[in-house]
Amino acid sequence: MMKITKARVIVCSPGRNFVTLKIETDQGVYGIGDGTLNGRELAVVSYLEDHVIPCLIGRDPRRIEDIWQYLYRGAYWRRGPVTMRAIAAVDVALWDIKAKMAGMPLYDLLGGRSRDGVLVYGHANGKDIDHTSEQVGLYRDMGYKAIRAQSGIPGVKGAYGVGRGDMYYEPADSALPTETLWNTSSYLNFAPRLFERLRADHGEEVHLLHDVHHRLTPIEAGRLGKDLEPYRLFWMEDATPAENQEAFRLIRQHTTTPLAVGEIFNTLWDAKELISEQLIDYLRMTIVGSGGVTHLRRVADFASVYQVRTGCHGATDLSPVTLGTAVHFDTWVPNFGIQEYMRHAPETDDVFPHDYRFEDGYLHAGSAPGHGVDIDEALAAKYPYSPKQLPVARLQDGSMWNW
Ligand code: EZ4
Ligand code: CO
Repeated sequence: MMKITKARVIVCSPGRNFVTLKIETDQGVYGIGDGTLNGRELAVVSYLEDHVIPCLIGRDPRRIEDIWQYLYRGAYWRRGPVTMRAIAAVDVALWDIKAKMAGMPLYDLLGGRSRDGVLVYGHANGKDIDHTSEQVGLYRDMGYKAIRAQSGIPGVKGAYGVGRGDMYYEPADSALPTETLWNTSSYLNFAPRLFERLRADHGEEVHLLHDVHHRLTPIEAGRLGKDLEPYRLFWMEDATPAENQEAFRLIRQHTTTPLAVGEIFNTLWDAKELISEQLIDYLRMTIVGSGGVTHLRRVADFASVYQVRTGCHGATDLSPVTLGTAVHFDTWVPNFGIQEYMRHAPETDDVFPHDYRFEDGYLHAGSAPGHGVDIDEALAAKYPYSPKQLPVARLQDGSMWNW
């Protein structure tokens, strides 16, 4: 018998807010998990501290599947971003413990290496087309083989994805949500011009990606996909909100631009028709958002049957713990597509010592037992929680829209 003796939530803000779970055992081995939910961090903290941790003490940490089922079925109130992040935090910490006990890097425990490195895409964000093209150049110089491009649009205040610095983009910027503006027709005219220019400046070799961030209706998304076909995007992401999975049938009928969706999904049930009807090409679900390694590998296996590949969300609000775990997962998962990689601020990297590394467009998992990411608690304590929310968006006439 082995026992969980203690579990603690650590909230810190080294550059941005993170919720980290540390699970300790009677054998001295501990595991680290991430439960960060951007703009709603304390809801997960309460879920963990008030409802989950008391149930964990005394349990055998080796029984990962049973603990997952206990937390999922046992909650009665299933699914949702808060619940599934709390479950993910526990699950990842338990996989970390198991891999450390086995003396293996997590990818070995999952089934071993399927590839040499994990293809990642970086974020080029510019205030206009010239600036965005310049930023794409910067990422190419750093060795990136795949680059997401977002640009400011003339007349649209705070269009999605426009950065404030060169290397870091963080949308959660204010204690109360910043109000941004959206204009669909300006965007639909602008986006094809952006990619026409990027192909002219950077050639055919580099993979280009784009995030619509839920702003279009299905028929508008179909039109944009069609207009972007000449520029051969790697994917068009979150073209329309996906609460209604059927919406993607309409988009699919109109374009061969590959489609990605799912960074806000929590379980397989959010993506079941999208996958089984082959309405998408890449699934954006990730470890922290979807109940951890235990659930995401089940989703990935289901997706593999339909030739849907993974494209894990990897924005800066996913802590280095999630990124590190994702790199192990991606090293193993047979139907890997690509991994998003937004670099963390240096303060974040200092608080979370890790052994993954970027080289020539790929992330490489380290060989330390576990997922390879730790937390420096003394340093974390120097960065107290600072409330920040994501923006909201309105149309020109003042109506609320999807941010
Ligand atoms: O806006 O993670 O593809 N990446 C994204 C992100 C999300 C943030 C929200 O917290 O859409 O930048
Ligand atoms: Co996105």
